[in-house]
Amino acid sequence: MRLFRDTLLTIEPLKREDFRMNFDHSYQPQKIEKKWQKIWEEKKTFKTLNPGDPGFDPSKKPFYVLDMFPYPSGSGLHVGHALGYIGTDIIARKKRMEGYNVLHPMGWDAFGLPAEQYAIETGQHPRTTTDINTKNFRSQLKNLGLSYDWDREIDTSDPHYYKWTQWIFLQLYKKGTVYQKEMAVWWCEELKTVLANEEVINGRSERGNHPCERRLLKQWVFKITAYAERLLEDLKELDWPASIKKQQEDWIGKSIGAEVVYKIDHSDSSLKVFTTRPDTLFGVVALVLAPEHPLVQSLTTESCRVEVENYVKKSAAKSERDRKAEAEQLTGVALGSFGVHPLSGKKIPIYIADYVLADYGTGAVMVVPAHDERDFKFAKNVGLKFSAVIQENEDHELTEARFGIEGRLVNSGEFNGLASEEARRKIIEKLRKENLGFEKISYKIRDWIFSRQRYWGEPFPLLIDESGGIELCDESELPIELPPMKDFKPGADGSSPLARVPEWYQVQKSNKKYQRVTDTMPGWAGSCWYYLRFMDPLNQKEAFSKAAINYWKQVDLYVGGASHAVMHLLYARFWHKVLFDLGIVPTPEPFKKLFNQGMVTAFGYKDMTGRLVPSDDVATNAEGVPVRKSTGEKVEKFVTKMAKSLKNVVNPDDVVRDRGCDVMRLYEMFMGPLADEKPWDTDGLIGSEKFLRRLWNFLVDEQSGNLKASAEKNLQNEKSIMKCLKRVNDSFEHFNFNTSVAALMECLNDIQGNKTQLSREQIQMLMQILYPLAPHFASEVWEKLQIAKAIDSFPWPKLDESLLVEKEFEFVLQVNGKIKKRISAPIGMSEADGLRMAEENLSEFLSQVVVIKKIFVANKLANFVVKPN
Ligand code: ANZ
Repeated sequence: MRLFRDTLLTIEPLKREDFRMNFDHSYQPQKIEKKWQKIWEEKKTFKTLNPGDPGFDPSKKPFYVLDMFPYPSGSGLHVGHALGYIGTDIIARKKRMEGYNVLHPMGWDAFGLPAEQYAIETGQHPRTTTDINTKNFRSQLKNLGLSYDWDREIDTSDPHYYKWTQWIFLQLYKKGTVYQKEMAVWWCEELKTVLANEEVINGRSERGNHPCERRLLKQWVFKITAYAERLLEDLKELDWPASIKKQQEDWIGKSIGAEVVYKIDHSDSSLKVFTTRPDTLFGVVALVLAPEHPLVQSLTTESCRVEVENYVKKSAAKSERDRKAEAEQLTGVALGSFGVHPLSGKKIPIYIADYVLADYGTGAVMVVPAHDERDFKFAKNVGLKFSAVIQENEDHELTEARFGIEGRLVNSGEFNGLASEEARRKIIEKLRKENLGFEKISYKIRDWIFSRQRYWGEPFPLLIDESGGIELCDESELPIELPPMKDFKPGADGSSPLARVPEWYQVQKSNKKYQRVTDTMPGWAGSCWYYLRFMDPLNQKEAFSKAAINYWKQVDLYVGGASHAVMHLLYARFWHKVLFDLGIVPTPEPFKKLFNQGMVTAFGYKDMTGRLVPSDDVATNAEGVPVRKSTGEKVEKFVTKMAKSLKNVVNPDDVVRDRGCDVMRLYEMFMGPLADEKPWDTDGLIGSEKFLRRLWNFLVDEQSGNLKASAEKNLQNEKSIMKCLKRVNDSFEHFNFNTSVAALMECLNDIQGNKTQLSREQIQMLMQILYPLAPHFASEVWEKLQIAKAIDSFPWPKLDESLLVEKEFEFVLQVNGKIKKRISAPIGMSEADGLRMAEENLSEFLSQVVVIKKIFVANKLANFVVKPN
């Protein structure tokens, strides 16, 4: 009895939720999505196998689709970041169904300045903040139902990873691409570090927008200039956006021209200038040196010395920004000495001026005011006379300056009358014969400064002996780990934090004393090769195995923001080329196809005083006007980028929680082509939500949860699905998945219009098409179909083109040119059949009139010319 009572007590009454769970089969995205994400995780559905792994299928072709891995910031991801990740996920999922072995990994770009600055700002160690941030990022990405192989996750700040960054550095060092140099570098006082040229924009740091100045410091430098020509040439073969290629071309900045030698009057020395226009040689009125040019001292005469020294001092003290701004005024001072024109023998005065850059060409120019705008302004400022040497056409008055023109040479001695191009060749030929010049190619790209006086980066695997000699660390010593440091801020004088840890940097080896390099590598190091590590991330013995790299070879599709046009994409290409030369990788380029996803903008709101109003405090009132929720006051809406500072960031976690992940995925794609910039509008989610709900209700019986399938395969439905499949297939060409979503929506409309349920086979095909976009929904319906093979690797449906061919046409029936009816008729119908059909259908109009003429246009119309009876 007792027992019975106890048993009774343990049976809890059914709660309302239980009832819902068991008997409510309406569309419940969150429930479905959690379920499938758990299944994918537990079954390791998206685990990618390498050659040699048990179960590896050699018949499958490899496809490597990669997202630019994120720096795990403290703010987490917003819906704009999600766009590219959803796009690549759609591609990865379809590629798997197409039978490819898909590599689709994710990891963290965790070393570098942003991570370190964030740690300093929040008063925590970067290891701690990085771990917290990556955890949040991982969870946000998992919420989006992305099909990454999480077993391949990497973190560039993990010693297991950076051991191999250091190893690659050693290989690059041995190849002779690394050197140390005392050089004028960008110093950022606020960040207390040297920055690469690419990291400084208009004299301010790219990160944080802090002022920078030039300083002479000893740095580790990569000889990227040695690869300039190949970096430029190989761009041609890449399937990359034209705008990115152009930015790389401009950054490399190849100029074909000549170096011209000017002997110094009354001296044995000479001065070289770089010009792209040797055809303008007879128009030279001055030579100008950059203030830092090494010959400035020796070319300055006593009478000019004070003025020159003042000018040099002033320009050295200026920040690059001021210098650039002031350079527009094109001031300069004469040095007092003269060069001898190599062909005319005329004496040419020598100046220094700010507008000439020390580190481009030879750091000196020849001034041709008639044809170069900066030279023109400079000549005006210092009072130099000039005349034209190129005549563009007959009406070009020779007293008039025209910049950058091509034409025929005038005022140029024996070269008069020659066209610019021929003149360039002939003048260079003559200069070469006289040993006064030669053809020269200049590149704007500078060697890559690779040291940072910061803590949060890879230590260099180098040792400095007591006489200053450099030795490489033994590969067996790797990784050279960062020492734990409580106070990791840069020194007040800009010295490296690691220089405060003697127990770390002092090394004793085979009875010799060494010091470690106390600078660290820049944040770019880890991202220069992470795509290679993803191919074989758990390898303890090598950076990646030969088998893995020979199988995956390179990234087939790389998707990320256009902001990485030069730095990351140029550095990674450079490292890859060196590794290619070393025989470590089999391809000369890392990223075969590059695609830039567009930016997601958002509405921002301002109140009447112009102050920003957080977007979650804004609602639309009955008249459709945006108002502040808390006060009801009207606010002004504007489109801007999504940013924490603009208070308009939308967290994907919130959207997934409120609407579901598949709704979010569909909406993000529906916003527009993946490459376009487009505004986020939370209200827009309703369209996708309604569609999925409507589709669910059409397919699933709400009472039983069973599929509502028809036993017969309706032809119209089949045609609607094929039409949809064709559009979805086409959308993969330019990644305009908005048309995929539209096609699916139209397909459902068509099918509902056909008024017949789909057969099981048709449901299956529709789910296959839907799966890349809304994988949870499709997986759930797939389960109801009870197909043994999972949808994730089920073959992509074949398109039956024959069903798309229109077999009927719209036959227009006219009387005296006026349309009376439109009917459908078989394509290719004969004239006799057509007219008969037309007469039958128009009998009510033709019975009381006399037909005088019958006109038939094949596959279009029939017209009867009539008169009253
Ligand atoms: C004479 C001349 C005449 C020039 C003319 C141009 C037009 P890109 O195309 O960018 O390579 N130049 C050379 N070295 C320079 C330096 N260190 N700082 C500033 N300017 C420099 O430009 C090459 C041209 O820029 C060169 O050709 C030189 O001016 C100038 F009608 O020489 B030219």
